[in-house]
Amino acid sequence: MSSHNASDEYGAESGIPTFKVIVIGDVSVGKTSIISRFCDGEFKESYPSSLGVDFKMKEMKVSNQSAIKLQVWDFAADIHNRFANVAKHSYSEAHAIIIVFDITNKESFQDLETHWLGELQQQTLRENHFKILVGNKSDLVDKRVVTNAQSLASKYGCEYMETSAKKGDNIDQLFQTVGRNIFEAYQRGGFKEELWTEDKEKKKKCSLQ
Ligand SMILES: Nc1nc2c(ncn2[C@@H]2O[C@H](COP(=O)(O)OP(=O)(O)OP(=O)(O)O)[C@@H](O)[C@H]2O)c(=O)[nH]1
Ligand SMILES: [Mg+2]
Repeated sequence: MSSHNASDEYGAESGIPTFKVIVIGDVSVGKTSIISRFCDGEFKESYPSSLGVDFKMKEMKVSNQSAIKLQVWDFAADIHNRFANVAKHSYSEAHAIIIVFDITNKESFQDLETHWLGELQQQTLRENHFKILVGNKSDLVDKRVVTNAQSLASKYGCEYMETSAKKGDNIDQLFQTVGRNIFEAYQRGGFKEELWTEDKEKKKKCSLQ
């Protein structure tokens, strides 16, 4: 059983525990598309390149039918240059981090080590957070140039999954994996430090603007 009281600490208003997930990776790999597919069930051929940070909420059921809410943060690729402090703060609060590259774009894969995964090692992260590497655009079979992502994921202690935001392939499975891992850690009492609720987060977001 959890050592936390969900209604007191994680979801003061709704009673549903709420967790924070951040999505990072190079420009155009499909971060916004993955989030929109999961949260709104839609895919657009083009989204304006993301600026700053934005988030969407989505309620879901994890494997044992418990309801949780994920607050999914969409980080612009250059967030670290322009909003270094916001990025740092968000990393430290995240219960899960999804690191995305594009299987048809070698540079987005190379940048994982030189930038994203490397940078994560420099950040203060929440104890027992969950990390997953995602190769997106799996529908573009003929354009694939990356085939060795699994071993990189293992090297950095991440799970690995491939998705297509366009077709919807593996998107639910991705968030199901994320939600299940977060919820299991939560139930084990793995998130000990001070917690936030949706309401607190809204206040924080306003004060950043
Ligand atoms: N074929 C295919 N195209 C995709 C997929 N996911 C995203 N795209 C396309 O890739 C482009 C970039 O997608 P975005 O979701 O805007 O990428 P992003 O990572 O949010 O980009 P920034 O906000 O600029 O950092 C868009 O034209 C999408 O339609 C996918 O799974 N398959
Ligand atoms: Mg975007």
